[in-house]
Amino acid sequence: MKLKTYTAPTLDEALEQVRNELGSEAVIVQTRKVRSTQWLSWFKRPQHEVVAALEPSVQQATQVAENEQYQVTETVVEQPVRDLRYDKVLMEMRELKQMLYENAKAPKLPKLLGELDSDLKQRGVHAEARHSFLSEVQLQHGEKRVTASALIASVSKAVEALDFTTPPTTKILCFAGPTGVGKTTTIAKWATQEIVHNKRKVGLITTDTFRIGAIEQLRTYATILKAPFEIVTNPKEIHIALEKLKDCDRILIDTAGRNYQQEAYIEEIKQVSGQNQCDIQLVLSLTASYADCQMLLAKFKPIGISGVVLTKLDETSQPGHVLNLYYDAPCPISAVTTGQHVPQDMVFFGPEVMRHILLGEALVDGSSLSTS
Ligand SMILES: Nc1nc2c(ncn2[C@@H]2O[C@H](COP(=O)(O)OP(=O)(O)OP(=O)(O)O)[C@@H](O)[C@H]2O)c(=O)[nH]1
Ligand SMILES: [Mg+2]
Repeated sequence: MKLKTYTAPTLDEALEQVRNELGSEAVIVQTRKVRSTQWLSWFKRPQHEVVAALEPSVQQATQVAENEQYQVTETVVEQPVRDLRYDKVLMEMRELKQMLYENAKAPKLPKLLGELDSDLKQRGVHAEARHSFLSEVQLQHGEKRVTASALIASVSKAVEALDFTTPPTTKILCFAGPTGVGKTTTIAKWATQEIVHNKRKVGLITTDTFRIGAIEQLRTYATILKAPFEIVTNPKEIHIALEKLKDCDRILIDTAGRNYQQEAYIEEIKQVSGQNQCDIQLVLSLTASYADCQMLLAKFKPIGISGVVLTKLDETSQPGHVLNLYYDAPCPISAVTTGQHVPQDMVFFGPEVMRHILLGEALVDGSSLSTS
């Protein structure tokens, strides 16, 4: 049996070559995806390689025994010629297996890029986000030699190439999220930035009549900021408070921290935001597990969120979740908070913040690729 190898960008094209040369009776012996092992080639599209053969035509061999008394007829059973469509299904199955294998095996990266990859992994950036981001870094890097400083420059360019939105401009923002993530503190930080930097008139509303001290907590900030303040005991009546604050440029609404695994609490937020042209900012703590963040995003998806505020960056060993959320969240990241101090420990999200999170100080000054 003579074997022949065909290579093409897609499986169909490789099969077409087999069909044209060997006809429909060709037997597919093996198929696989192949990548060049050259530098910078791991993110290029793999080729499809098909090894095919043309079997000798159906054979029927008859052997006559030397002893005519015991004439034995040995028949080589006819093998049905396999349909190419069947082969295609098999190939696709093998391809799937190959993909799983390839995914399990990390691509071989140049040394410094490999260090950046494991650094990001250690900071909690998951494989898919690392792959997307490092592909962008390599694109920005081109064919240049990878030195630490060139790599830092490429990372910065890759960050610039990401899509960042400006902070939300909607008039009414409602902050929701699990218990103790920093909603009220974030509202105080946000309000101060709006008042001091943007010279806006900000009104504050709390719907948190559940936790003892919650009203006083926001009232204290409102007093310091000289911002009008309203308390809403029934979410259905929020329009009354909104009417009272209609002269404000921006209205920030605080809500009670809840266990949002219970759908009833999602409904509560829907009542607050529902008919009031109000954007929901989902507040997530970076100290929570990534799975929990994903679960919350899924729970809030039906009512639509406009932004995600990520709190407690200072307390997490997994700041890479910011990149994961950049790729996975259905809406932009609006702000990141970095400590308990009001108002300074909050930044509106943008390339500088992302760059800082991805590189860390040690890498920014070029001395090392380690986390710190
Ligand atoms: N380390 C750190 N602590 C923070 C940050 N943001 C808020 N906190 C602290 O987290 C605690 C809870 O903050 P709150 O603003 O009351 O949280 P909340 O989500 O309003 O809490 P509930 O209303 O009870 O659900 C406080 O001790 C804050 O100082 C942050 O970025 N970093
Ligand atoms: Mg609160």
